[in-house]
Amino acid sequence: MKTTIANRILELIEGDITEMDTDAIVNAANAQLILGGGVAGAIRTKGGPAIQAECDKIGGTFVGGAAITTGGNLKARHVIHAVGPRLGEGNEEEKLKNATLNTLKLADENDLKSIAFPAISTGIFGFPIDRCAEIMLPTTIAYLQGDTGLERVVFCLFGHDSYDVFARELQRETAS
Ligand code: AR6
Repeated sequence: MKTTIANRILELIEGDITEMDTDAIVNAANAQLILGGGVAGAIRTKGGPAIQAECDKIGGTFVGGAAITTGGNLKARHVIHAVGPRLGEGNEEEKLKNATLNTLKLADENDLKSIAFPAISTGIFGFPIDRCAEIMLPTTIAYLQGDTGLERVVFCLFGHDSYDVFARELQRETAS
């Protein structure tokens, strides 16, 4: 599913984010920037050890923050490590919104034209996917309506169910 927001493309794709050839892919990271399972594990496996080595140098960031490294052996030249909240830690909505916004800003600061997000926090961190879509999509739409050099933002969803939740929410957001 593809839509246009102020001449910029917002797209939903079902698949494996490590196969995306956008300028950056977004890692669903933790505050320590230690690549664990899920998206991070796939990035570590396909991207090689350079990404974790760069994360170690950065040392970590806050929940809601984002940090950038190269993409190692991935098709994407960069990885933006976005730290989403764990379900139950409190203030999850605001933290997930901040993680999304800080990622988009970091992409602009690095003159990136295209990025691909996963559904941050909805795997190991346990946050419900419908609430994730309700936060990440409007935050991205508002950002694309503003002053940005980004030309294409993709949400790369793992499996039919996740894709359908995001597709329904995007339809709702763009219906009016
Ligand atoms: N491509 C796209 N989406 C994926 C992929 C993939 N290859 N693999 C999983 N997903 P998660 P979190 C989906 O667990 O909840 C790690 O240990 C998955 O189905 O990757 O933010 C980190 O190091 C889910 O919908 O991230 C952190 O410690 C979504 O991506 C912690 O997990 C996010 O799942 C972060 O947990």
